[in-house]
Amino acid sequence: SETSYLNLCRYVLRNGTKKEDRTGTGTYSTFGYQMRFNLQEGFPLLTTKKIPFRLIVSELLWFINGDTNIRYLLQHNNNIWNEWAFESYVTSEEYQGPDMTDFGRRSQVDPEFKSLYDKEMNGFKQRILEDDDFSERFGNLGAVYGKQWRDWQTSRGDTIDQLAYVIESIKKNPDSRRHMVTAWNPEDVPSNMALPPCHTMFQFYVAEGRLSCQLYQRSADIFLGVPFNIASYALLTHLIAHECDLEVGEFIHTLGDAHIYSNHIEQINKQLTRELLPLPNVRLTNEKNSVFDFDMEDIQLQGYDPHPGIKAPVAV
Ligand code: THF
Repeated sequence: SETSYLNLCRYVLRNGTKKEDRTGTGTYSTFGYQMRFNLQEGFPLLTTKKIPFRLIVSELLWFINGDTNIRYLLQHNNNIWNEWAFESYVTSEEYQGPDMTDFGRRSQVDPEFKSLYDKEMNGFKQRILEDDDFSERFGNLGAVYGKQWRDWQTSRGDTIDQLAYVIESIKKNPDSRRHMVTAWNPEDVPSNMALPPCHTMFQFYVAEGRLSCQLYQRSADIFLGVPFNIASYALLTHLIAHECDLEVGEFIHTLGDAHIYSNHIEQINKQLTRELLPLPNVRLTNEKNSVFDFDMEDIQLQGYDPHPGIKAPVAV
């Protein structure tokens, strides 16, 4: 339950080692940690801070549809992947605007730069939405989740729809120990994607009519990303269980480098003072069966009345 998440926060605050990282922000980090969420107890969306559920739904549908272009996310007012597309734009030949080197860090420490950055970013978003050619070239994040899940490129020149295969294998052979999907494609990791996948591999398991899922996440941003990741895979488990006529079981979240960014400490301490509230439930439409047919409005959250959100800067 949510307590497992709060325990992770406490554990890393107490035992984490100070460790520098790619983004230059600095983290407290630990290696190897596991949480379990019983999905029968309710939907694991945090109640100790408000999590924008619609962002989780649109991001997951984006993965499921095999889409890798942020245009779909922007059309749904979802800005969580903008920085990674923007990065490839401002480092391209085509970009003529003010110098955006290290924009993530500078926009947090330099208000003057921040207003330049906001202006460039807004222009960028507008063009992604309105200009097909521009969106083709700069909205695409490369061979990220959607591509690997639905359209894995083989050495024979064909592609593999891992998600469709795993759903078929859950239906036909529920006891199988091979219900695996991997997003970690060693051929694509070095240069063919905006950001190597953080949630690298997941497995399903069926017992007593219940579908469980375990995720191996190589790198986990505990304050901002992990609450999203838990809800996202819990929702995926619900969707697949719905299609396969199963109940939901557990979501097991296994973390590699689990870290708290040094500029999230205050926020986490605040969150840890809050009381748990009842978990919400998720309702899926009965009109649809296949996960590939689901739209935003087919997925409803009920009974979510959390503590207020807590703002924090995202490390790029
Ligand atoms: N990079 C980093 N540094 N952390 C991550 O969690 C992360 N992700 C994805 C890719 N790279 C990452 C993107 N996922 C937010 C949430 C999830 C993200 C990115 C950003 C975020 O800022 N959430 C805010 C709300 C944002 C809003 O309302 O628009 C929050 O307060 O929760 C890990 O998969």
